[in-house]
Amino acid sequence: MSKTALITGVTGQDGSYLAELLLEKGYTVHGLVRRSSSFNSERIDHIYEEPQEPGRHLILHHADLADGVALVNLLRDIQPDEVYNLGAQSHVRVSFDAPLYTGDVTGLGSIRLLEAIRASGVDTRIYQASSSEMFGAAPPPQNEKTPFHPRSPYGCAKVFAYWATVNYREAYGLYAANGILFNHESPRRGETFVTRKITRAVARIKAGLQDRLYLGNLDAVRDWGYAPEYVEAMWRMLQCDEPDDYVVATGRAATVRDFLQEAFNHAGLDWAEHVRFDPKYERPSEVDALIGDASKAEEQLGFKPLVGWQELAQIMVDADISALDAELAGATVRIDR
Ligand code: NDP
Ligand code: GDR
Repeated sequence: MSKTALITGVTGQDGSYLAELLLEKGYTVHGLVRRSSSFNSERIDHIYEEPQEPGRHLILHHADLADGVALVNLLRDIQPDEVYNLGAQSHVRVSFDAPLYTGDVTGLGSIRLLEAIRASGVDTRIYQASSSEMFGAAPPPQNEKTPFHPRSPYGCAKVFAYWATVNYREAYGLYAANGILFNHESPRRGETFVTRKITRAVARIKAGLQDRLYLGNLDAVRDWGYAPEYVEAMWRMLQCDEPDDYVVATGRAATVRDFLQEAFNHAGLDWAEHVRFDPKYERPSEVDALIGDASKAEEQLGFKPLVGWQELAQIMVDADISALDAELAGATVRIDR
């Protein structure tokens, strides 16, 4: 019998890659989509199946992590074998502007989902998308034993969700696992996260459509990995005998400036000629350095990412240049390059 999974956040970067992976593995995938006044399904359009198609394997449902009753009803209807909670207000800078909303969706949303599993009585396993942002000010390298010190409303909300997941495991024996993922990027990365903001700008500057790129803190250190690889680790965390929590990271570090330089160089451009500082992009409290120690995931899940930040920058620049070329040529641009 093929397995059934529910993904919250299926329209996001990770949700789209995870849906592809699970479909390849023969799953029937249910995706939770929140209602929007415009289409928000661009990342999954290429795997979308019309509701009228018989025997379809990707089924989308309107619901919201703010609506606990809808979650109970959804779980009762679908009876998934696995639940992946990827839905979130995931932008750290925005979480300072919308702290209560972020706490509600990113923090309380997780316990609504956990409680919905209990209330519906569904026998399932759950993955919680935890984040290296939970480590915040704790010095690197960070691993599963590093104490949390979040530096944003987003980080605080993710710490709540992390502990709620551990608590439901301990209190109710639920198979619940936290993946503590360090930054991971791709051509499908949201346009306002720093890597994609840079690679889109590189393409536009090269094409003569833009001259300046405004950024905030260039000194922040991140451990950037490649999103299509990381979704495999999520799946592996739900295939073990016992649930546990795992850091997923490359172990390699670079500053925003390093990434900037790599991306501009790859397109034959000099970043210093184009990049200017705007304090608007700084955060009230910054996370200075995140570098993961993922040895537990390597030993216990057999997972080791291959793509490092330099190759990642090149992949993203090439993808944004191709997409812009296609757009300028009048072709339909698809985001799943
Ligand atoms: P994205 O921002 O690309 O996707 C977030 C998803 O959550 C989107 O599908 C979004 O829907 C959905 N969403 C937002 N609000 C709600 C809501 N109220 N109810 C239901 N769904 C909602 O994030 P990523 O794919 O990059 O990340 C996936 C998860 O992993 C997130 O929880 C993120 O916090 C976490 N994470 C990400 C890391 C990274 O580097 N990418 C690292 C560590 C953790 P819509 O498309 O309509 O906006
Ligand atoms: P982050 O990613 O906050 O690490 O959260 P982001 O790309 O937003 O910032 C990374 C670093 O770049 C600095 N920066 C800028 N950031 C943005 N967005 N825009 C700018 O113009 C800019 N200039 C400099 C930031 O200050 C920061 O230090 C991501 C999200 O995906 C979270 O959901 C996830 O949990 C963490 O990664 C791990």
